[in-house]
Amino acid sequence: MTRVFSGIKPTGPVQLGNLLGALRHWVSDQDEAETIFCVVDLHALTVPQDPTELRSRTLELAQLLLAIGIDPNRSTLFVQSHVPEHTELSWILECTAAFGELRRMTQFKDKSTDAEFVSAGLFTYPALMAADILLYDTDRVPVGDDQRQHLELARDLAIRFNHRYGDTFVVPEPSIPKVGARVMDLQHPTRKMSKSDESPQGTILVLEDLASVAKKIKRAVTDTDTEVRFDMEAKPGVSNLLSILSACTGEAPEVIATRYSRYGDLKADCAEAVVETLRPIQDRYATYTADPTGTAAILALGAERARATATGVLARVRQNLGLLPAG
Ligand code: ATP
Ligand code: LTN
Repeated sequence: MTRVFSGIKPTGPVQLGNLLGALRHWVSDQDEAETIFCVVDLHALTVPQDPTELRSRTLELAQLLLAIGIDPNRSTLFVQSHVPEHTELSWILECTAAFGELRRMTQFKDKSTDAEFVSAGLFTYPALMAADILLYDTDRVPVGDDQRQHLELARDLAIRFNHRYGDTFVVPEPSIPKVGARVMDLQHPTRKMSKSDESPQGTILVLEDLASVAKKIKRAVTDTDTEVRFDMEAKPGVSNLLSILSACTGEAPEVIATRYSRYGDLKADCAEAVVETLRPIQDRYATYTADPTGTAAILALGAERARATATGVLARVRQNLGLLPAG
């Protein structure tokens, strides 16, 4: 059976791009693959985090994943720091990656430019991400488009390691959706919607008040002419709304565009589709937050299951690398 692995950082409230670009595919992958999903708290540490907030965000993110439809009976759901093998493999992969290839990562360039403090972890982050994936003999990784380059690096590291030390890792394939892989900020449609960037009017949160969601979509920046056409380059604002509506309804954005002659009608329908996508998630979320011990038990079981696989793969890595066995 195909094995699927993916992760999400507890760096802020989950936004619509996370849902449409990644999380809803995690849910549907459960029907056809063995699925492992991880709240990657160690990745969040690449930028400074408040300890109290990090702790509560990690738990709440796990609860939101459950509310979205991650089923602990079918998926392994766990917190990255509960499985220490991730950091051990990360070090090994840091020693497999070249300085130059990490320096070329666009996410590092984006997040380090203008930052007051740039941690070494922000630089080596893609090696930890590769460790997350390779530790589970992952076949397929469902992510949004912004992770394409990191996935390519994970593949390169796996191939390089296998070449140097003999067949060790499964080389993973990225799985990036056709629609919704890059949801853009509603106010700045040339940059991606993000949970840690400060753009409250341009970001839709999955747990946001639904009236506010509709209002933000209706106030989204559109383009200067009035034609409704799907063209990411020339009409980023309108195309973003068409992509969002398309991701919610399943109809192609080019086809949706032919039905509208006014921005206002498109915005109204987009707002309704997003509100109806979020409503059931928000309803279910309340039931999970009411039971934090239940969530903790799910995460403990998830970590135990994840660890059973991770230790096996790491043993193979240690053996092939030539690390002396203890005892
Ligand atoms: P941060 O702003 O802290 O970097 P983020 O919002 O980009 O966070 P992540 O935790 O890094 O979210 O990503 C979780 C998943 O959501 C990844 O698969 C990522 O590719 C996807 N994703 C994030 N933003 C978008 C977006 N705007 N459109 C589509 N997918 C997205
Ligand atoms: N780097 C990713 C989050 C992430 C991830 C992973 C995704 C960390 N480890 C393993 C897929 C597989 C991000 O910034 N969105």
